[in-house]
Amino acid sequence: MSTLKVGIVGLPNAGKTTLFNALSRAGAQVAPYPFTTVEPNVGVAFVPDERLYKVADLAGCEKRVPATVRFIDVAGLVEGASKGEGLGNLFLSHVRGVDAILHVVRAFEGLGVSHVAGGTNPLRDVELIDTELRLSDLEILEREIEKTKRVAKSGKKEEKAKLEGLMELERIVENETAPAKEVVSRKLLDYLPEAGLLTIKPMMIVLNVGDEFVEGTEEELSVWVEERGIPLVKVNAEVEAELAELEPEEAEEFKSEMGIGEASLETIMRSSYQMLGLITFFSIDSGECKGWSTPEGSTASQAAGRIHSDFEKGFVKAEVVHYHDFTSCGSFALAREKGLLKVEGRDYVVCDGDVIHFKFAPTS
Ligand SMILES: Nc1nc2c(ncn2[C@@H]2O[C@H](COP(=O)(O)OP(=O)(O)OP(=O)(O)O)[C@@H](O)[C@H]2O)c(=O)[nH]1
Ligand SMILES: [Mg+2]
Repeated sequence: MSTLKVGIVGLPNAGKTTLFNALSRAGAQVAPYPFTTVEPNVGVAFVPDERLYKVADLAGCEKRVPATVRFIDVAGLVEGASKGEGLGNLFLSHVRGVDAILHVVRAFEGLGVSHVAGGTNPLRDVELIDTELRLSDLEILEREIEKTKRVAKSGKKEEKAKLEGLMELERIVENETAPAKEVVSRKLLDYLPEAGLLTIKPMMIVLNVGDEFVEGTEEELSVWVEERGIPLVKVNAEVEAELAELEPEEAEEFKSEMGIGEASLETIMRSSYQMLGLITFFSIDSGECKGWSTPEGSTASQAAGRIHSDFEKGFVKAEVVHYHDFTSCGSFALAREKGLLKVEGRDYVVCDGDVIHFKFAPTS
């Protein structure tokens, strides 16, 4: 099972890499000129989860490792990218393989930071990117339709069905304002071009307000996202990136001095997790308590594979205690005594919050 990832997209100089650094603490290059990022930056962000700390405390684990989300920060996209403008096709090929999209929109003035489309105008920028993603999808669909038409001439039933499926997808990408995903039936997904479609990926918008937030610019955008049911989070990417470089205690101090409350980064990470359809299970081993992400619906053996491929290959059984039972009992042993520990086979469907101990036989 490959690791799911979120692609960070937006215009050049929107603050994509700044946000990426805040999320992943990766220290990637940030600069006030467009196209600073050429090769994608890949990094992971820890997903804050109170439950991990409770489980670790009860299990007496010193070491705690939260589950992670993988982010990929790509080159800025500009008008005409679908036709090769800017780093057009390169950008689009990097982002096509992601599983969800985090769209960064600039709402800060930033006089020393050029804006490729003119002044600060979040709604215009969002629409510009939205159009490019659609055009790029339509181009892929068109190519696929032409190819299928040629084959469908031979009269094969499956090819005709495929052609109809592709044409329906084309209609959806062209006309639907809501995230196209909502209107794409399961059956249609069978006809998705191999390259994938950007507009049907789950998306969230991050409005980078900065210190020089241009008041009022977000109102039209709020209406736009509401109409489409797209989540919107406001963040000051620059401050968050600076905070990410501090030690946790220092960061807390700074936050209370600055009056920074609700952590936008946490909201972004949680929303990203949701967009990817991930759930968390916990493991306790040799004084280490870890959170692991796995796609919703994963079986026990697939979840075991998230820890180590040997666990999946040599899977024997999973001892499972749900988080609520674990915290009420305080340990695996007590949960076992109370009959709250379940022994599950490889096809057991893992629940969010399961504390799992895998038994496996070594494979050679
Ligand atoms: N004032 C202000 N400047 C910001 C903020 N976020 C980012 N910047 C600055 O904007 C410039 C561009 O930021 P990047 O993170 O490199 O932008 P990017 O979207 O990755 O740009 P490309 O890689 O060129 O597409 C840098 O000089 C940042 O310091 C912010 O919230 N406020
Ligand atoms: Mg960048």
